[in-house]
Amino acid sequence: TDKDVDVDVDVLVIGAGVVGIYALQQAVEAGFSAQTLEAGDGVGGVWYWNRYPSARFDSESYAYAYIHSKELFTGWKWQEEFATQPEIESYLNFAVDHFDLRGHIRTGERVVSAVWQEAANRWELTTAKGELIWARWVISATGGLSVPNYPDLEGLETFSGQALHTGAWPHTPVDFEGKRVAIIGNGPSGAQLLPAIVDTVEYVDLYQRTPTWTTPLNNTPITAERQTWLREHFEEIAAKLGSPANPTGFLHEPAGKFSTDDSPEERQVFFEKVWNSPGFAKLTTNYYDLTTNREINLEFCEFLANKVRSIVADPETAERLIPKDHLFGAKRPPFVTNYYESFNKAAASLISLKETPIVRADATGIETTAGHRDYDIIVFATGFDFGTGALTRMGVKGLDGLDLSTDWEDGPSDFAGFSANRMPNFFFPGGPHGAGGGNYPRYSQDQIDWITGTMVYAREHGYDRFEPTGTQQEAWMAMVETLAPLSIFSAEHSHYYGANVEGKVRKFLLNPGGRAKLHEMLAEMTSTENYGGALSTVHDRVSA
Ligand code: NA7
Repeated sequence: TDKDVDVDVDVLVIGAGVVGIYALQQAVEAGFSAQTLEAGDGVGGVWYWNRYPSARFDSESYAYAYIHSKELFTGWKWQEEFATQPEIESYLNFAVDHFDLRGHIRTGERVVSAVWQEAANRWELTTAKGELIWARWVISATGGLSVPNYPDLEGLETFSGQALHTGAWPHTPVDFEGKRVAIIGNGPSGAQLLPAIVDTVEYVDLYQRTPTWTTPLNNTPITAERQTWLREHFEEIAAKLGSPANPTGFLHEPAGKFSTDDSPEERQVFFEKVWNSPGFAKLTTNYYDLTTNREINLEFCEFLANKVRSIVADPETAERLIPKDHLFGAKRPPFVTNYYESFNKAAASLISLKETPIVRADATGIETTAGHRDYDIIVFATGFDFGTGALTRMGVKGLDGLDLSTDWEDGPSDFAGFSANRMPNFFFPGGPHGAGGGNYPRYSQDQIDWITGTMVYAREHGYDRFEPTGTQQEAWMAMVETLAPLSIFSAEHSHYYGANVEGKVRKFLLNPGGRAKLHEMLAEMTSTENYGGALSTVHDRVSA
């Protein structure tokens, strides 16, 4: 009966991270009754959970943040080009209050099932605390990098110290003072953590499975002049970041040249300039052919390898830190200050898992084939079950009880990276095939704007259901499969292929067509009155 229902809304948003907050705000602004359920005890999503020392953006703060409201944009003064987690979490809370959304968000509520009710044409959701929710539309903003990936480490349960994951960091501050620490993993998280603690600990060992092409973040404080410039150029910045013609979703100006436009000597000078550029500019302002011309990528890699050799004092450590098996960009590169420099400190050691694999953990530490090391803290910086992780663990059942986790056993199939055939009125912005390898929030904003527009259109035109047709989904997936091989990410090495999670199916999980293809295929769908059959009414369904 109705009285057992705790929430009955038009739009139920799952997750209060960067994407969920925006989805909620847009739904409320469009006049829907809307509610958010968030598993964490606070808002922020990724920026709530990843609170390890020195966790920070490696996209420019104002380029990653919201750009749909001038008041919000100019009402917040980022302290640094690349902000740290506490500032980001404060900003997201500021945004929630700015838009007066707090009353719409229930924290500490983890969704454990979402089941489509055909007769009632709505979703029925339950949370771990036993709440029952009815919703016309569900927007699952549960994040691409939200389910921590743990290696199968024998004996870990006997470890008597603290075992932590960067992506599920405790709220009580972790005391590294004088501690013996292991960091497992050297992706962006492990690489950020090492320099943050190396001067505090007794010693820290970084366990590296695959070396990465880490380059300096080149972070700077945002000066008063820059603050003024940002405020005064809001419209221009928002237009540039928001443009479908901007594939990266950054403000960076492309170099405007191919490698062949420069002589070998000029290329070295150019690479030096790239090395000194901020964050992702190493990719976005590099030669146009960096990612398509193997020779030139190898030349850049050799330039980077020489940088590592010039920074790291111990030649053997330097060689171990240099990737030998993949090009720059084939894995998502970390951009970190003082990563290589950390290995010059007496407290830091690099342990190569290729040379000396872990045998087991025990009460006092970790044993590798080279011997035993004592630890007080083991940090897993081992990444996430990318793309599908959260969606397949939420008990989602669509038409005819179709279980999403079963349906996606061989990898996800979807339309536009946010919806799926046989999952009516269910959107998952930022899901598999959602991000295009550029600035994540910009891709998600494109998706949410379209989703919100579709819900409004349906309301105005008497439709009560959106579900991409099999044909529309196949066309999207054909695009993904055709263009995936052209992407720079490596099937062997990249978590964008699921390569980091043991036993996970290898399937490309980004949108290789980028914003251009996304907008093109969405426009194709909206070119007919009923979105090519994706929108329907009860009458349509009964007579079909
Ligand atoms: P990433 O980038 O997925 O990196 C995870 C790291 O952990 C990477 O070095 C992995 O090595 C390593 N890893 C994973 N599993 C194991 C096992 N079983 N044993 C040893 N080492 C392992 O995650 P991050 O948290 O650093 O970054 C996530 C996102 O944050 C990133 O994409 C950006 O969006 C920012 P591998 O390379 O797989 O050999």
